[in-house]
Amino acid sequence: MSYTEEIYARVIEQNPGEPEFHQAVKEVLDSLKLVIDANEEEYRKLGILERLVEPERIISFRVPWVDDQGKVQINKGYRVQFNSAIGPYKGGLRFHPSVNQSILKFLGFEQVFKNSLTGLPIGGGKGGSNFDPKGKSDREVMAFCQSFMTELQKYIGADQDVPAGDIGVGGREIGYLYGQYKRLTGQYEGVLTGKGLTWGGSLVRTQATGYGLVYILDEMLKAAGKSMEGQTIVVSGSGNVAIYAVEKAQELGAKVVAMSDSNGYVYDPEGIKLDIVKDIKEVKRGRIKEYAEQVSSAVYTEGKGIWTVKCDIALPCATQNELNLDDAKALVANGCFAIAEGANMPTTREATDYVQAQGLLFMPGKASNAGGVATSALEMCQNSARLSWTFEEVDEKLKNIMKDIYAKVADAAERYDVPGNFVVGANIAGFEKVVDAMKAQGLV
Ligand code: NDP
Ligand code: 2IT
Repeated sequence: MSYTEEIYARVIEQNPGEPEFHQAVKEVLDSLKLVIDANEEEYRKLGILERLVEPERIISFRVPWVDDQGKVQINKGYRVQFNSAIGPYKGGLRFHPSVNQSILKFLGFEQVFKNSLTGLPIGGGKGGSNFDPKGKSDREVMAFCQSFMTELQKYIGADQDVPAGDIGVGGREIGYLYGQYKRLTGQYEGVLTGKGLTWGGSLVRTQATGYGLVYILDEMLKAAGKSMEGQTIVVSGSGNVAIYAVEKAQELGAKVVAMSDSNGYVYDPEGIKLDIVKDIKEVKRGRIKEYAEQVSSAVYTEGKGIWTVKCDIALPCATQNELNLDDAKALVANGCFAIAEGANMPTTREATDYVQAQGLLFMPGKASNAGGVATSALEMCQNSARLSWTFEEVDEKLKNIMKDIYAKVADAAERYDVPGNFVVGANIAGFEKVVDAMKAQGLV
């Protein structure tokens, strides 16, 4: 058995019942095979892969809070501190009923490589809870966040571990979490990113993941002799990443015809009116269905099925494994030629292999959604320097970071003789920096 196969077998054996984690590890190990085989003896001796797949630390805790009926509720809280070779742990917090250790380990593992690709000094981590903010009052969300932070604050700090948002965690939650951190520690420091603009947040952070996704998509298209102008695009989800991906895609002349949430999707052949989506999702915290009630050209369809909508480019921006082999076949049959992942691991392995074999341009999430965490690192930088950059300054930096990521990923794919395979390119380029730092720092 090769070293990468051995490690995969070990991960399966030692992490039972964690399918998402297995899936993320397998994809990376398959990509790294090319690098590892060339230096197998050295990597084996140093136990590089054993260390890479084992989180430095997993913290799990009970989160008690009281609901509006006066009843005690208990949730699970976690922080996975995966790898700190190149900087303090950095990565979001997810609040969603599906959250478990497998999902947070897959996200933390991906984050290690993604953060490396940004070129900024941030290690990988992820955390969250099975708490569901949907349908909760502001007071309930605040009570939950305060209790969650009461425990989490023991393990984080501006130079130690810096959480941010992810599914179910936006500006409101970061605010309550930050307030409680400050109250408990007495420190006004950059311990969270995605903060509000009046209390240490960075301009562009809200838009960063979606904008960054479209910036790297634009690079990928240009390199293939194409452009965003006039492309028909389908974007799944209607949360933070989806909304700002649509905004930038429209700005660059594309037409977005469908968006979704976990209940269903809307198709608007005239092009999505984003101000209406923003009002439904960011202001009213409503359902995407309401879009079709307000816009006569739109049709709402309950359930999955967004990938049956004909498009040139698909941007999955909701959640893991939302685009499977059947979805991929439907996209290809309808003439889709490019996919860039806004979410983390939204495309199943079978679907990824299929679209790559069909010659589609495919940019994996750890490269294409890295604009969010990169701008978080820029927020940390501004917090340390005690100043705020303008929108244009941050946006320009973000654009350059995404261009640089495209170049790194494309270059690594070329170097290892798989030109255009950006999955392999992203995994190898992300790995190279982390492994160099791990080797230099000895056995820790
Ligand atoms: P939000 O909570 O703002 O939005 C999530 C969107 O995805 C909602 O429309 C939600 O629908 C939908 N969704 C969530 N879970 C499911 C599910 N199980 N099935 C179908 N639809 C679902 O989250 P974000 O936009 O922040 O995150 C979206 C993705 O992007 C995630 O994979 C996240 O990890 C990734 N990401 C986020 C970054 C960020 O900066 N925010 C950075 C990099 C990656 P509903 O409201 O019905 O639940
Ligand atoms: O998946 C991700 O990269 C995020 N949710 C953003 C993490 C961050 O620290 O900004």
